[in-house]
Amino acid sequence: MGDLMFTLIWGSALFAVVQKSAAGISASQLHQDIDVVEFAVESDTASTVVDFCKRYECSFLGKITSKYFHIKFKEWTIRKFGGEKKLQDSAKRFYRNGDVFPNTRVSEAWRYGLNGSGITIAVLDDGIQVDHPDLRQSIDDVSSIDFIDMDFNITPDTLADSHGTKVTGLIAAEANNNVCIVGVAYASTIIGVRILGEDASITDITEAMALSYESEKVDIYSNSWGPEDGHSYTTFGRVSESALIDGVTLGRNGKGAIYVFAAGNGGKGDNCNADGYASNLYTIPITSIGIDGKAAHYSEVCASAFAATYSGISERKLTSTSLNSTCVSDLQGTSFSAPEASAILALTLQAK
Ligand SMILES: [Ca+2]
Ligand SMILES: [Ca+2]
Ligand SMILES: [Ca+2]
Repeated sequence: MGDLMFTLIWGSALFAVVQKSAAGISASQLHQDIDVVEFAVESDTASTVVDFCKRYECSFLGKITSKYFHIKFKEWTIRKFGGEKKLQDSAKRFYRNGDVFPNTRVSEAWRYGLNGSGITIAVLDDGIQVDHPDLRQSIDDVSSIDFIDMDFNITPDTLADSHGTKVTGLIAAEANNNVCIVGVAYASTIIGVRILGEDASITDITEAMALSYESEKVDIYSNSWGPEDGHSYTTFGRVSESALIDGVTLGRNGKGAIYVFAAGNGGKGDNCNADGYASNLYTIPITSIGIDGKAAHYSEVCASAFAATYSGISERKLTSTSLNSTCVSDLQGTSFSAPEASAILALTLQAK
């Protein structure tokens, strides 16, 4: 029999409590609402967690990963048991910046008939304009989800959240339609997963759900977000790392889903070795070069950077789709290198 330690922070107040609990439940993280507290608890089996909830009046919400389960408590229950509530504030500022295409030999791949057809890419970002005239063909809006609003409409309602729409165009903008650009994997299917938004913050549990979302369908998870540049070492929480490991071991029917991450825009003032998302063994971090073929001024140099693709620099920036059905040409940053790499990997999966 193990004790269950809840670690929670409610706002700035901290109350500590140890909860006697069911065997096997050993860890927790959290998510908070107004009157309820959600946790991920680690356990070998769902039935252990269900039994625990019967005893302690929590609700069993479901499985998050192969070893974490989602439960919900009334706040007063937590207080009664004593407990400490920790809201992981991981407002991930991503990279709002870039386009240009010298030669990644993509057009050669197109001539071989490779266009991403049959490959599904999840774009984890701040939403996508699903009826954009250059994107609507590619987006599976029935499968898409908004973890910020907790609904299924991923079209952002503020112009500040245009990042995901730009990222998506580089992957899957339609070919030969005289609108904006053509994406590298223009026939791929996009599932939008909205986890970022103006002033929204996400938790370890939300990241876990996003990184394992529609894992039966998704081949590649494209991530143009990560820790804030410059200061500190930040990495996956326990639950999101568990989701990542599930993805690379169980995804794509056991062949492993592919996780592409932007390497970050901290330039010489940062180092992506200290970005736990980019430096994780199971992710493919992508950095940027400019049209001059050199590392972009914002690119971070680190041992884990897997590859570089083109992004914008002052001499030439990237063009892609944006909100309000527009097309913009001011993009730069590793945010726009990552989706190019995701799309090139889609062509590769289609070939093999
Ligand atoms: Ca929404
Ligand atoms: Ca187009
Ligand atoms: Ca960084």
